Order: sequence, then C-alpha cells, then structure tokens
Amino acid sequence: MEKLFNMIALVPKMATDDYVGFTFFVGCMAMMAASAFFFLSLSSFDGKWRTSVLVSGLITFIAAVHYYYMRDYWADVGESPTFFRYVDWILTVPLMCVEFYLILKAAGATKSLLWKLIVLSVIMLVTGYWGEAVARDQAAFWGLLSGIAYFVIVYEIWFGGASKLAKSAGGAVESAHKTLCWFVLVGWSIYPLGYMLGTDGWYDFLHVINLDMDVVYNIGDAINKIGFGLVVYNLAASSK
Ligand SMILES: *C/C=C(C)/C=C/C=C(C)/C=C/C1=C(C)CCCC1(C)C
Repeated sequence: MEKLFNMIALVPKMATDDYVGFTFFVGCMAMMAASAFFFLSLSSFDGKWRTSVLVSGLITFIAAVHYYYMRDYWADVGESPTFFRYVDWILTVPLMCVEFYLILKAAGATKSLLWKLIVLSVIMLVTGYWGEAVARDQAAFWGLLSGIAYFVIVYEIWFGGASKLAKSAGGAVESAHKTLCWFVLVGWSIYPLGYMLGTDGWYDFLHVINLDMDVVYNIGDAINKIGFGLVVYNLAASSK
C-alpha cells in the first residue's frame, strides 16, 4: 500500500534539511503573493504610475511561474535548475531596466537609454549562462565579461544619463531612482557571489562559505524582485 502511495504521489518527498528546496518553496509563494499585491493595487493609482506598478507585478509573476518549475525540478532531479533560472532572468532583468525608463520618462528618458540598459543586461546574462552551463571550465573568464557588463549598468544608472535625468526630475522620482540604484549596486552583487560559490576559478577560496549557489540566488531574487517592486509601489503611492 505504501508503495502504491509513493507511486501515485504527485508531491515529491522533501528532506527536512533541504535548504535549497525550502528557499525554492518560500520564494515561489513570496513571488505569487507579491504579484497578487501589485496587481490588486493597480486601480488605486493615478494613470501615469499604473504601467510602472503593472511591470512590478509582471516581474514577480514571471518569477513565480519559474519558481514553480524550479521548485519541482529541484525536488525531482536534485540539480541546479540553471536553464529555468536564466530564462527567468532574461525576461525579468530587462523588465527592471524598463522600470528605470518608466519612472524617468516624464523627465525625458529616451528609448536609447532603455535599449542601452537592456542590451547590457542581456550581455551580462548570456555570458553568465555561458560560464555556468556551457563552458563551465572557463567560468571565471565568462563571469568576468558578465561582471564588466554589470559594472557598466551600475555606472550608467549612478553617474550616466539616467542619473542626470533623475536629478532634473527631483523629489520623489529622484529618491526612488536613488533607492533602485542601491538595489542594483548592493542587491544585484549577491548574484556574482552566488556564481563564485557555484563555479570554479581564482575565487575558489570563497568556497569555505558553505552556501549553495541556489540559496544565494533565491535570496537575491526575493530581495531584488520584490524590493524593486515595492520601491516603485511607494513612488506611485506617494505621488497619487
Ligand atoms: C530578478 C533577477 C535579477 C535581478 C538577476 C540579476 C542577475 C545578475 C546581476 C547576475 C550577474 C552575474 C554577474 C555580474 C557575474 C557572474 C554571472 C552572473 C550572471 C551571475
């Protein structure tokens, strides 16, 4: 009888010390709850902020769907769901660039600023995927290329065109932009740390930190996707 139950069980057994599985489950639920929160709040905002809050919800919703798959993949296969991870990122990170554009649009942000950020983020993710999935023995090299694209994004939003627009907008927009800049500088730096814990390179000394790469990525996603969305939500709420 027990055998039969195991055969028909749709929910795979999780070990009580499976921290990776735990963060996939919690992450999935958090992304779903955040999406409901952003979507249901939409009608309370002025038209000019609605698209921004909608995009916040799309980011956490896309992540929720991928976490649903990654959670199962981890439970069934017990390996890092690299493919789903990067499909999620290649969709959600450009949408985060769209958020920068949307909040600065009234201050005169151009499509070329938007495309610059999107292209840089795609370069950052494709090279990262290459190092993690395709050319793992050269992970340090591909990680470096990815890191350079990341650095250019940080430079652009902190000191480049985007920062000038934010200054000229002033007020709530300027301070929301500043907070998002901190997310990209500090929150996004969690990802290269996860990468260095999960691959081999000159940084192998870091492997004394006994954290699974997926735990680090999952924490990063929760902070960055939900946190980013809340900054935009606050901006919309403060200038209704
Ligand atoms: C919601 C998902 C987000 C905000 C993902 C962000 C991912 C990164 C900033 C990844 C960066 C990486 C490097 C800077 C170097 C090593 C490879 C990556 C792709 C992990």
